[in-house]
Amino acid sequence: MNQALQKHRFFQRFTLVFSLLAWVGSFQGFGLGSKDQSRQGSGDPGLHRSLAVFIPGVMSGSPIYEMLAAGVKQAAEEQSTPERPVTVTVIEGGFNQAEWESRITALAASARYDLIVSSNPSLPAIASTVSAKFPQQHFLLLDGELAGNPRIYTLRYNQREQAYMAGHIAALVAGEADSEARKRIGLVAGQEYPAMNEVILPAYRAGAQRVDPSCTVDFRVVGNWFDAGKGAELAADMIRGGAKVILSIAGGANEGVVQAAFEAGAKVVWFDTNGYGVRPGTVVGSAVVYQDKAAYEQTLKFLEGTLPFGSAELVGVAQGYVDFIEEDPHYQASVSALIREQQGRLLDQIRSGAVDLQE
Ligand code: RBF
Repeated sequence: MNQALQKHRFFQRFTLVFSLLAWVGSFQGFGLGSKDQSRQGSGDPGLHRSLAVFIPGVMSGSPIYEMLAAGVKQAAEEQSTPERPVTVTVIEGGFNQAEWESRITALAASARYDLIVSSNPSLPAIASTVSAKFPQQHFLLLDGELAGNPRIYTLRYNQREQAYMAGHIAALVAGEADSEARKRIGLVAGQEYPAMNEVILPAYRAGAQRVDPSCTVDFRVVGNWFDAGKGAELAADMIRGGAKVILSIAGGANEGVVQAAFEAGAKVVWFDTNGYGVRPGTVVGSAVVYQDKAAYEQTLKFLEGTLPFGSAELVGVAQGYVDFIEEDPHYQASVSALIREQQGRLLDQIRSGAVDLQE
């Protein structure tokens, strides 16, 4: 055997052994990979737990998203120990809704997160599409509804109650100027979606009609969740048309609605968080959801391994997740005692169940 052939054989053998090692290595790698996946969502003690909060939009200007991130972080901080750390990564998905599914798909594909947390009524459909491709991925979705997917838990709020309380205060405050003014109130929405068109808008109108059965709602849509200029324009036009009080559910565009109302001497009802301080004297009502509390509690359940995936919960006033804020000095200063008393009576009736707004 000549030297060249010997050398060739040596390299052949070397390559074979090397490939074999690489193959065994990759096999072990695969084993590690699948172990990594199987720990997803287990909440097993002794493991690092990694949570992703996907914000469908941006946090700034949208208190419902700020509450989401705050609640998840609080639960994670409380549960985190050096031996069993819990980390939270907040990802802002931006305003291009067409990108959300691919962004969430990438998060699931990375297999880095035991849980993806998010919030809004469009998320359940997106999560179930992603779930079909990445069945190991667990989701906690607030402000949306989907039952029956064993990897997805949802919790939504009784927004019939929330919007009804908003409509009631809007008509009361509008009527204070004169009895004609209470016949028209406004609602500015970021966009149209089923919960808006089928729950929030009709319940807002119904709450106002408890004050005056002939009250109508001027409903306008910004077309996005950030354009404060457009929000101001719509609000100014509504005020010229006779609406003295406007409910604003438009994220970053709320700012424009408040500014236009302030300039025209009109009023605003705030949604989701306590907004009296946003513009004292202009904001005359705050119909809230305690999404920070819900996010905190459900994340805690996940970390303890007791989040009931597959189920969809609905919570409202009776469960302590929907409310109207009366205990605020700005509310007391800007709304007359008579109106506060009338609003308080409605709240008592909702709390006691005498006024039933169950969905
Ligand atoms: N609400 C916000 O405050 N900010 C947002 O950026 C925002 N984006 C939304 C996007 C979609 C596709 C949908 C369906 C709703 C969105 N909402 C947003 C509304 C939110 O889910 C909720 O209805 C309102 O905050 C009232 O509680």
